[in-house]
Amino acid sequence: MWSVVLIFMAKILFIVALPTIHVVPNAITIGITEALHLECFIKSEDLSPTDSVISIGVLHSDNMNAHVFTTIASVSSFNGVRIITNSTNVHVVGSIVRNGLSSLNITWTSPLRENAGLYKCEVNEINELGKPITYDDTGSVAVNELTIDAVFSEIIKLKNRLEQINLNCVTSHEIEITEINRLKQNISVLVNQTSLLKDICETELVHVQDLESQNKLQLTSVENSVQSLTLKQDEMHGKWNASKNEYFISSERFSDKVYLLSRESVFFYPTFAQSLCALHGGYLVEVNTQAEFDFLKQFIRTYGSHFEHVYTGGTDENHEGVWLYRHSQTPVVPFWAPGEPNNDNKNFDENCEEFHKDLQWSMNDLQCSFPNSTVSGFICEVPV
Ligand SMILES: [Ca+2]
Ligand SMILES: [Ca+2]
Ligand SMILES: [Ca+2]
Repeated sequence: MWSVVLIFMAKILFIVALPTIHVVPNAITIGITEALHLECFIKSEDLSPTDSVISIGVLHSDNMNAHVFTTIASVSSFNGVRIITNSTNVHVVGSIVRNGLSSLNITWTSPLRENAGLYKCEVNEINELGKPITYDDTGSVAVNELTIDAVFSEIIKLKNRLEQINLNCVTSHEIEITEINRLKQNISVLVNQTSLLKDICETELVHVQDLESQNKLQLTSVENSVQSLTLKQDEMHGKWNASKNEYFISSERFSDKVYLLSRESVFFYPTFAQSLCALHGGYLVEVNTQAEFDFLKQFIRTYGSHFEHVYTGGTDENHEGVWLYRHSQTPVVPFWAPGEPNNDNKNFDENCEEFHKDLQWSMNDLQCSFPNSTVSGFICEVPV
């Protein structure tokens, strides 16, 4: 009795700090109580400034009256948390804090009968003299015996909880259905878009096929036109050749040329002859070399012996005495017969070059227009 009074007095006079133990709940129902929490703590501000906490321990006694305690867990500034009990349903955390809250917390999940009883929280301190001091606080856990009412009460709680779980599940399910519906709607939109795209693609395909058909038709039309033009060209070419063969005798190829000798004696005028030659891709002959001259004389002897005059492209009509070829405007190469050109005519200038039969088909200058001649021809030179 006196010791209790002394401690109480010391607490008031010397600010002795006692630890605090909280046990929640104070009574457990085996099989129903989900967890038992025990907290043992002391605040540094409650200590004497010269004291310091070195460890906290939680002890347990099965017997409320015998007070035979065994340590089940501790925490110290040296070793940290230690769990001494063999219980497997226990979880312990704790720490020693010099300038703050030092604590040791123990939780039992689904506590058993052996977890009930008396608990003591011991705080070991060192005072200003270096002397260890221990203070403690105690708490108890009772056991509520299971009754039919308690079982029914628990069943009702479980039923309510199950309904809540079901409700959560339904809600979750509804959320899933909502999500599924949203996905279905998205899929439907996608399907519609895909269908729309398919329609567009099909329309485009038909359009492309139409264009392709039109292109084929146009190509066929162009091909037919080309074929028709080719036929016309062949026809024209045939006519052109027929015309050429009708009017001219064609030589063999000489160098890169052929020569066309007029078959009959016709009205000769240089520009008329030049245009007939141009119609067949050439011009009035221009005698450039001795070989060409010799070739042409032989050609005339063979096919033009009925002529007395065969005109060439040489002329001095623009400047008397200056002989140029009409087409190339290059100087006439002189293959004149002796004494020619002499411009020797009483009525006309002799301004056109000709092969002259009486001069062994050497060159002479002769009048250019010979309207009534029946013995005059001309030669075209055609590059090939
Ligand atoms: Ca020539
Ligand atoms: Ca002349
Ligand atoms: Ca002459």
